[in-house]
Amino acid sequence: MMNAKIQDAINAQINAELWSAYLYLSMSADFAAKGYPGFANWMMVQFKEEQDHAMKFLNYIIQRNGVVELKPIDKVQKSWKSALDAYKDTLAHENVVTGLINNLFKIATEENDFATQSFLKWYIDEQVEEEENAQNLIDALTLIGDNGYGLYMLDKELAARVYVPLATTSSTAAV
Ligand code: OFO
Repeated sequence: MMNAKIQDAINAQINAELWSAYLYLSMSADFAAKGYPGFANWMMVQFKEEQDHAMKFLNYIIQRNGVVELKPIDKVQKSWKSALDAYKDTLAHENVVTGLINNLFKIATEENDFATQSFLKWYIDEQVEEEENAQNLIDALTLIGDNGYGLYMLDKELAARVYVPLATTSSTAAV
């Protein structure tokens, strides 16, 4: 049986990951509507990765014989003033998610739940990457400023990002 505090915190995190997916899907749609297929693709990959993050948590609860509780997903913003604004919001959001993951780790430590501490390590590393990716794009967009050609070239580069599905179940859970 899963520790109730950990179970509640992970269920809340599933909701946060799905909200992240919603946020990036909305950004993708906004970029697509404004004629930036590359930025839209980058955000679409992000959308799929966030769903994987949620599924990894969900499968962990199942693996530990816990109870999954799916809560309503809040509404998200539908339009951004510029690509730079969207990526600033992305970084701000990822900073919040890093705080949530750190807090989860803290709870797992207080509850002496060593398996969950070990499981959360993947997310701790992932957040370093998430923040770095957003920061790199903020830097590039700041450098480009209002140079249309620069924006066009960056959009082309981001069109190449490919979604790589994450293995979200353990080998034992799949048996
Ligand atoms: Fe799930 O990493 Fe972004 O939010």
